[in-house]
Amino acid sequence: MARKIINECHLLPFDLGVRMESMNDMGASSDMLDPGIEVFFDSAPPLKDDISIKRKVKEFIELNSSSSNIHAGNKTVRRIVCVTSGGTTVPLEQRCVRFIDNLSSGHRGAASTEYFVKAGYAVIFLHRRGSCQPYCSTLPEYPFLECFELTGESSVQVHQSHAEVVKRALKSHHSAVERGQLLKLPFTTTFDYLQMLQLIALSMKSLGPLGSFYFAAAVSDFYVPWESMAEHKIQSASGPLDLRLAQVPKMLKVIRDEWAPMAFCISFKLETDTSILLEKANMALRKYDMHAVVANELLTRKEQVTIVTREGSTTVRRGETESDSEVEKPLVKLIVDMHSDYIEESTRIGCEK
Ligand code: 9Z3
Repeated sequence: MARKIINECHLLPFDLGVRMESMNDMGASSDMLDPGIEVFFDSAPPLKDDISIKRKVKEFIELNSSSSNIHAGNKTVRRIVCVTSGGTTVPLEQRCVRFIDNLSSGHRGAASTEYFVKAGYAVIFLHRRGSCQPYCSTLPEYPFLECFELTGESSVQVHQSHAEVVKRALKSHHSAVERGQLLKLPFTTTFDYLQMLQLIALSMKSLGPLGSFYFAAAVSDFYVPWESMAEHKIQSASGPLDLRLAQVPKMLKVIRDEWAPMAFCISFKLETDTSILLEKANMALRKYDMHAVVANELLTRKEQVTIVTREGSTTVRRGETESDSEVEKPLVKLIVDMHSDYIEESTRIGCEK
């Protein structure tokens, strides 16, 4: 099948360690024709561990949607949300030394996961390997080195000054996993991410409106197709580098149309220019048939976000008290309420049919 190369980047000054941030808008219009989902998947290097990932997702969904959920001691069927988190990489070499990255610490996804779990959801946390993890935001940056101390030749203990936060993090994480409410699946590249997303979405189809997607990951809009990628490390002695990037097909619409059409879908729109943010969020809402789009601006993303729906928009801000200090708290509450309305409406329509 013919591949459509839509963008040419000239003489990018790539070198080891150079991270290109926020590649979503490299100058090409996101309205360009979709180069083809089939082409993307055909050219992608096959997902490693796909059998084990499929099994984990299947078991997790069964555990949380079975009315004999004995392990959790819970006979109610849980809603399941797939929270995507962190940036996807775009390798420049098959034996990858250099890659393009998307800006995302993973804080939004990790914090939101905690609030979804608190609200009773089971969460598939599809995250960039090494990005922020649920229940870890209160730990120091290098928890292993800073929280623990050697007390003898072979014994380790938590340093008194960090005992409380470590205990809280361990307890919350342990109970989420123990109750079967948290499945963590890591990705690195855009290839991995989209293949895993397809696998998860197809598995969640059976959940109907109880399934949900919360697309907080920053996914690259451009990639180097596998077969046109250099196999070995690109040599700087060959002179400046010309890169041709193909457009990553938009999967959001396929999820809505085919993979999990009844799932409740929330995507995010990130801009640096506030004057176009709401317009772009509204466009995404309609183009990808999302139930809501969360609009955020790079520098203020931790302070406030605007939830854009067909009925209008609502801005939520983080509070000033400690228990209110994350914008994800009111954000997830609003999304959970919207999801409840959606389930009720879908059930009512289903009953009328
Ligand atoms: C977001 O907009 C997220 O809120 C952030 C969170 C990545 C800004 P952090 O991880 O930041 O807490 O550091 N995610 C979606 C970004 C994105 O790539 N959206 C696409 C777009 O804007 C649509 S899928 O075009």
